[in-house]
Amino acid sequence: MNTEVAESHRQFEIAGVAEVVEGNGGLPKVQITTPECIGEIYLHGAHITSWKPSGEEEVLFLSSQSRWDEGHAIRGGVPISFPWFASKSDDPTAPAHGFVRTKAWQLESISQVERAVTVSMFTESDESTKRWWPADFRLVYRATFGPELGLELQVINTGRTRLPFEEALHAYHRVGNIRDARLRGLHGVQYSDKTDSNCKKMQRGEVAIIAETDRIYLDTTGAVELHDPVMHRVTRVVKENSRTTVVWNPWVQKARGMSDLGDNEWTQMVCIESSNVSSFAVDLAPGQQHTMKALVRVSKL
Ligand code: TA6
Repeated sequence: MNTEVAESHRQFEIAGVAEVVEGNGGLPKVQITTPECIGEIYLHGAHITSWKPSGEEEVLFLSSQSRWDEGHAIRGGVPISFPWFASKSDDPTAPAHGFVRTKAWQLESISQVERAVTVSMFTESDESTKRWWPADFRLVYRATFGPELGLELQVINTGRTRLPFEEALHAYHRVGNIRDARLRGLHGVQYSDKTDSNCKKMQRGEVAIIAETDRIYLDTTGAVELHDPVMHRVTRVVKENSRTTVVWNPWVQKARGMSDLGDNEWTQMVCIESSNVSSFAVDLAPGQQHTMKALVRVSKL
């Protein structure tokens, strides 16, 4: 992190609470330390890599083999998918999950209200984004670190034409052992199964992960609970303005092919992604905005 960048960030810092420091790969990050929690968010991709409420173990999974450079997404934490999810339907050469997870975002503000610290970052359309996508947009991301983790992704159509897009808060949740974890809150919800040619299926009961799992749960606005008997905790994700939830674990075979995931680390993670993807993509008129929110809370099991 060069001194100029460091200087430009000083104005936002709250001494002893939220400081901009050099993170992995020399990438700048905001380090949050309060009596309620510790947390980290990188400017690279506005990527949260840690949230640990006091008295709790780390809630987010971060790969020991993650890449830390401008050209790659960080493996773990909460990457942001935008303006498309997974591969771009009309261009297989385009970066998976869009381009904002590998973009350097700008700090907008850091504020402390009672027990929580909110870090606000933004990014906008520019030459690099127009290489892949012609639209004009502004994204604002507010991450609130406290006894709960609050995430808000605001999308503003700053152009003169409609702005159709997909979005996901692609959160990697840390678990003791994926085989013992269970997801509740998706019973009776239809999903498309990416491991089975996107066949439509119906969820019955809890979700147990017993093989590669890659599902888009459709038309669901409900909360999801991750029950982890090994870490003796329940992680509850409540969301707003989100009509799909993606659940993903690569399992053994796929994980073997991922150079940025450590051996056997697939057993310690599950992605629960508050999102608007597939047939629930958002479409904004010029000047309009849309804000998707997620709130993560941990309690004892
Ligand atoms: O969210 C699930 C998914 O779309 C999977 O299909 C898998 O590819 C995963 O995202 C990770 O994608 P990435 O581009 O980060 O390797």
